[in-house]
Parts: sequence; structure tokens; C-alpha cells
Amino acid sequence: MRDFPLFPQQASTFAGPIDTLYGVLVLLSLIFGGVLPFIILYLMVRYHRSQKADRANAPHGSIPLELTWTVIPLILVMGVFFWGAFLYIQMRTPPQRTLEIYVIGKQWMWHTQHPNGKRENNELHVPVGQPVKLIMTSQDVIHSFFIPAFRVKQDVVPGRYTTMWFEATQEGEFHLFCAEYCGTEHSLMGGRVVAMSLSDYERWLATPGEVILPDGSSGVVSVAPMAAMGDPMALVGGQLFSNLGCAGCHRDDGAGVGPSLVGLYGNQEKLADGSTILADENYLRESILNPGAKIVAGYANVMPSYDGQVSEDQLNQLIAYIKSLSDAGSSGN
Ligand code: HEC
Ligand SMILES: [Cu+2]
Repeated sequence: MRDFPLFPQQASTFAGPIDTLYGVLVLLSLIFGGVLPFIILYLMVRYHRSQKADRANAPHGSIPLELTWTVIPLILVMGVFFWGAFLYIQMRTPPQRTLEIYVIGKQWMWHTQHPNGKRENNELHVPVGQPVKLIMTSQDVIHSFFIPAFRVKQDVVPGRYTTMWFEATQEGEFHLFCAEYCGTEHSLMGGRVVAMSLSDYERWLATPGEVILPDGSSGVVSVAPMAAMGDPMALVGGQLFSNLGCAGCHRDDGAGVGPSLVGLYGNQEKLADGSTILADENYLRESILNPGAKIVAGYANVMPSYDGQVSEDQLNQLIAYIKSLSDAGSSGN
């Protein structure tokens, strides 16, 4: 049995609680699906009209009985519901400070980029004991990022960001899968997650390596020590920000045609139609690709769309830059 485990290893903080809930669900299903039918079968045979049985004084109703079989299942299903909802909310709500890693899915490989610029293909290195948030998008079709040992799985969808977070609890190598059928080589779209101590992770971050970039070209990525230069992914984004002409309209002092982006990320933004919206990754993405969709209060709809002019990779860098302008956005560990 040791080479054929029923469950993957439990290697994240979510694994234990999820397995407990899963176990309870299986147990309840066994009771209701595995035991009740046999009782029904027995009673059908026992009281079939061909059988001799005492049928005098048959009961016509019983309030206590009705209440029992209503209230007990009610408590069970509501319990399972709130338990599951509680876990779900935990999994959807990353802690304040997380290590942010950008993931791009494409047919048929995973590409990840760490804050210091380090990139990798079909692998994800993460430190143990640190909350990690993945900011994911796809360049083509729907993929799904699945790490069974962490009990996390999230669709990766073209045209938007989806996020998920986890905290690894033990060092080791774990399977990484694409869990959404995405074409002929779907089954090859996977690799491994390597959970390592924080110091090993930092050492790994500082080693340059050759990777395939999301645009299909390959190259050696230069990396920077995290502490030395701030956030290099954001630095590259900052260069893009001036090269693409964003900086001409978005000045930090707010004197440009567009609003200053300082302090934008993670805060509520007032829109021209009177509503407010949380400025998260998807809002930033939409503001760049489809600026007319949500107009900032007090500004005119004059920003050109950058749809088709920036790659997913560049979009991630622009967003990392805009986030670095805000306290809530500066990623750290
Ligand atoms: C011609 C001037 C102009 C250029 C160039 C421009 N923007 Fe804008 N941008 C605006 C204006 C005006 C707004 C506010 C109106 C709106 O929401 O569309 C805005 C809104 C935004 C917002 C939402 C800001 C908020 O406070 O909610 C973001 C993010 C943004 N731009 C990013 C960019 C990026 C990134 C680039 C370069 C790739 C860029 N902009 C280029 C004028 C510009
Ligand atoms: Cu896939």
C-alpha cells in the first residue's frame, strides 16, 4: 500500500483541514448511501404483502419521528456547508503579506516568474513556511494549476487573472499538473513543485538559468538579489511604463492627463459613474487593455487601449510596477 497511497502527501497548511472535511463527507456518504438502502431492502422484504406480519394498529403519523428525520439531516448538511464555506473563504483570502509569483499557462507548458526576475518552466520553487500567492493567466486556452499535495487547484483563464495562495509545510518535490484538458499535449503539461527552506530558496533565486520565455524564444534570464535592487520585475515594468508612453500621462505628482498611480493598488477607486471598485490585478489589467470600460472619476476617457500591444509577460511587469507604487502592493517575504 505504501507505493499506492490513497491520498497525496499533506504538504501545505490546507491539506490537513481539507482531508478531514473530505473524510467526514465520505463517512456521511457511506452511512446514507451504503447503509440506508439495505435497511430499506430489508423492510421491503420483511413487510411484503406475502409475508405474515402484525399489521394491527399501524401508526398513521408521528411528529417526534418526523422532526427527528428532518432536524438531524438538516444539522448535518448545514454543518458540512458552513465547514466547507469556512475553508473556502480561507483559501480565497490570502494573508496581507505574501510572496507573489506570476504564472503564465500556454500550450503546453507553465511559465513562472519570481519577484526578482527569476523565471522557470514547468517547475515552481517555493519557500516553506511562507504564504505564496500565484497570479495566473493564460496565453491561449483555459488551463488549471493543480498541486495535489497542497490541495489547491485553480483555473487559469485567458483574458484575466486568477489567483490562489498556499503555504508549504514541508520540504520536498511534489507533482504539478494542468488539470484542464487543453489540447494534444495536455498530459505533458506538468512538472514539479519544489518546496525548500527560505535560505535555499533565496540561493536558488540568485542562480541564473536558461528558460523558454512565454513568447516561445529561449534565453538566459539575469536575476538580481532581492534585497539589493528592490523588485526587478517591477523595475522592468517601470522601464516599459516610460517606453510605452504611460509615464507621459501618469505622473507621480498627479499633474498629468491621467491620474497618478501612486497608492492605487489595493485601495478603493472612485469611478465616474459614482461607484467604487477595488483596484486589484484584474482592475489594473482592464484599465490597460480596455481603458474605456471603467473611467476614473474626474478624468476623461482619453487613454488609448494597449490591447494587442503588450504581451501577457509585459502586462505582468507593468502590473508589478504599478503595485510597487503602493504599500499594499510591494511584495515581500
Ligand atoms: C493619453 C494619456 C494616457 C496614456 C498614454 C496612458 N494613460 Fe492610463 N489613463 C489615462 C487617463 C486619462 C485615465 C483615467 C480615465 C480612465 O479611467 O480611462 C487613465 C487610467 C489608467 C489606469 C486606472 C487608474 C486609476 O486611478 O484607477 C491605469 C492603471 C492606467 N491608466 C495605466 C496606464 C498604463 C500602464 C499605460 C501605458 C501602457 C497608460 N495608462 C497610458 C491616460 C493615459
Ligand atoms: Cu493546460
